[in-house]
Amino acid sequence: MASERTQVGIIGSGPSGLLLSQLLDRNGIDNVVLERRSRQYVLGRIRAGVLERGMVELMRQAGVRERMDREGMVHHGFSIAFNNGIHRVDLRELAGGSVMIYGQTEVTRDLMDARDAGGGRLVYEAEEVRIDSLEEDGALLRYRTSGEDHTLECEFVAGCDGYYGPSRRAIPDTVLRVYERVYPFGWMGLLSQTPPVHDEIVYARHPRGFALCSMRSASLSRYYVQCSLDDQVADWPDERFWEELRRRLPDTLSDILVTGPSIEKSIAPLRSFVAEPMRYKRLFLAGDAGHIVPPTGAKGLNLAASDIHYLSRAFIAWYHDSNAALLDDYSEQCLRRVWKAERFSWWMTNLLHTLPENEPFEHRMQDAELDYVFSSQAMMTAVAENYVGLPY
Ligand code: RFL
Ligand code: PHB
Repeated sequence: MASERTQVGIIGSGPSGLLLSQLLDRNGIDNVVLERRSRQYVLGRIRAGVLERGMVELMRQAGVRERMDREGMVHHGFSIAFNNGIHRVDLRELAGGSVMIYGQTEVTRDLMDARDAGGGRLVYEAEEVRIDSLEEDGALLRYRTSGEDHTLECEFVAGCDGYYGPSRRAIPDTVLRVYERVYPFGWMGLLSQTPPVHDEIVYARHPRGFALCSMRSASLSRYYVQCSLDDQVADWPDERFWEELRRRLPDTLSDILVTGPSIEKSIAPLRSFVAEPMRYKRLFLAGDAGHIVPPTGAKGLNLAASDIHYLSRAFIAWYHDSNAALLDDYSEQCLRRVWKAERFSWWMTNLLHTLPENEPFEHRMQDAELDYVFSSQAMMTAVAENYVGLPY
């Protein structure tokens, strides 16, 4: 049995765990990251693509600005297509902001490289990670690697292990409250080495279902179509995907859509989920471990980032100034922002998807709401302000 100690034990090396590890390290706080998967597996996951200003700022604070500032694309607007037309939300004019297009894969790679360069302790393929004892003054983590048992004694644990990880389950049922909505559809995503159909992101509402045109670079496109929850990737050969996408886009876009072989295809279910509280004793949940949003508002990764902003500040105040106030406020402060992002993501999802049981009345409500958004400066400003990200 090998035993180690650290100040902060971090479970999970997604963006939450890596960002926290890097920010703590830069502030002289010792930490160890335990990750169930291999490094290659974590790097292979294609997920988010849109970074809010707060996340961009945290990447800079974490010392990983260089490649993001060079390769990331700043977008000052995005569009919503419906009724064969395309309507732009000007983020700069309405909300004085912008978003950065930079893939989660790149964020992860940059942070992993920075942890390696800084001599970070990251354990990949850590099996059976569990929180063995959780007290008011510390915690013991247990795990196995290459057939050997390990213990990690921690002053604090950061549960950054995503929706399916063990951290949230370490909070007793008598304490934890969960709020959940599972949507009756999924997203089929496709990545292709083709020029994006539009120079900004386009969300499309169509009676056949929602579609999304996004990108990773000037030559790499990311598209999604709303699909059935029963669908498998095998049900969506490339030809079917492209044909369906084309049908859901306005003519101005479908006429110029460049198609090509897929590099990656995956199906994601859509869920809204919040766990309260986000702290129990010395365990702090961050990112998808504590909350999930449907991807329609591009908020998941960005919410993970705001949690890490609050959590890293709280650990720094504790270790540098023996001040526990921010740790004590952590859950409440995160949740205020989490619920507002949940609201926006839920609203965007309901506005743009075709519900399987949709009644004509609900259709008309969606039409009226879209018409209202694009005829009211106040509504469009509210959309823009949420899309660029509410302040921390
Ligand atoms: P992650 O990325 O899920 O990382 C959790 C890590 O914990 C590990 N883990 C364990 N490690 C040790 N022991 C265990 N027992 C463990 N169990 C799990 C996992 O292997 C993993 O490495 O959570 P994190 O770090 O909180 O980051 C959250 C984001 O990944 C997520 O919110 C976003 O990807 C959501 N999302 C989007 N967010 C945005 O802000 N903008 C977007 O444009 C956007 N698009 C998306 C998305 C998510 C999508 N999918 C597939 C759900 C598009 C899609 C399609
Ligand atoms: C993406 O590029 O993968 C993406 C963009 C916007 C979203 C969700 C995903 O709302």
